[in-house]
Amino acid sequence: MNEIDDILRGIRRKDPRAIGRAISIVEEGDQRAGEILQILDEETVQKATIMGITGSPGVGKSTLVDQLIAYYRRQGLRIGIVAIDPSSPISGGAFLGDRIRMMRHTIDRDVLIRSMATRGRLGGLCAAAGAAARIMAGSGCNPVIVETVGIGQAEVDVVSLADITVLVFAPGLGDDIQAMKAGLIEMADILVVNKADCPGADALVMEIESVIQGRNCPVCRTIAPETAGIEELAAVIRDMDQKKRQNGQFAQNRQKARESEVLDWAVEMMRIKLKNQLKSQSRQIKGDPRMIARKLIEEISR
Ligand SMILES: Nc1nc2c(ncn2[C@@H]2O[C@H](COP(=O)(O)OP(=O)(O)OP(=O)(O)O)[C@@H](O)[C@H]2O)c(=O)[nH]1
Ligand SMILES: [Mg+2]
Repeated sequence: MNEIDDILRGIRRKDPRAIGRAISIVEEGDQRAGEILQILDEETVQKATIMGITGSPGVGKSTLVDQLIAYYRRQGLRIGIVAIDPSSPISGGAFLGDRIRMMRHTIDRDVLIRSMATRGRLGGLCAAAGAAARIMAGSGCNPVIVETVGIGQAEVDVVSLADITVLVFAPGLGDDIQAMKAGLIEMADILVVNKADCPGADALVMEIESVIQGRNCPVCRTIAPETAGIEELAAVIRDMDQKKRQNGQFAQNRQKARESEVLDWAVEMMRIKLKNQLKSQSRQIKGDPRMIARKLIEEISR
């Protein structure tokens, strides 16, 4: 029997193993990935909200996600989580941390958790994370949460595939705002000051409010381990989702996310072609690398 047929049937049955296998196939850049992605139920995927949760290391993203999972489960919803691991020494423990903190949900068939490394992979991260989110959505997960550490461009790009972006801060973590001001804060739909039980939380809220002045961007406070503010945050997310679906922003976002996924794949395919072309020329590389690069492109587009 065809493995893909098996997987597709498995996805429809919501079998976690089949879903996991489907994501691996896409992640590995397997030729058969297209077949899987093509067959997902578009309507179900459209219905699901993809939520990006980002912020500096240690602000409490995983703890928040864990609490959101519990909240959505109480509502009877099925949830998907894509946790992006930046594969860097600083977060070496984060990967494990995510696992442990969300472990209580792993026996739940209606909670799908998938970790994904930023580096050391074939294909772009956006493409893989986007596809994983869609596969989860296609299997009835709503919402799908993508947790990523907001430190590098790759992580920022992943955020752009989300329908709703939540940026998390915590007091006592240094010049957070300065670092975030540049790009992420503008991309965020909802800001969260977590660790509201820690000193400096009020000052941080005030600082954030002065930065976003004039922008209609809700600021929520949470104490994740105590579930304080979680319901309020979920309500703010729900309202934002409704608003974005009504005013057309949702559809526009999805379109843009698809574009960057297409670009991601195209770049990856070109890279492989270019590499092969370069390898096939046994001549030594001399002269201006840019000129050679241009020639290389000309050669493969012939
Ligand atoms: N006091 C306090 N501690 C918290 C709160 N939320 C999370 N923590 C603690 O902060 C630490 C980091 O939490 P995580 O949820 O792992 O943070 P994270 O943002 O996912 O971390 P990375 O994945 O490493 O970027 C843990 O020890 C949590 O228990 C909070 O609201 N108040
Ligand atoms: Mg984490």
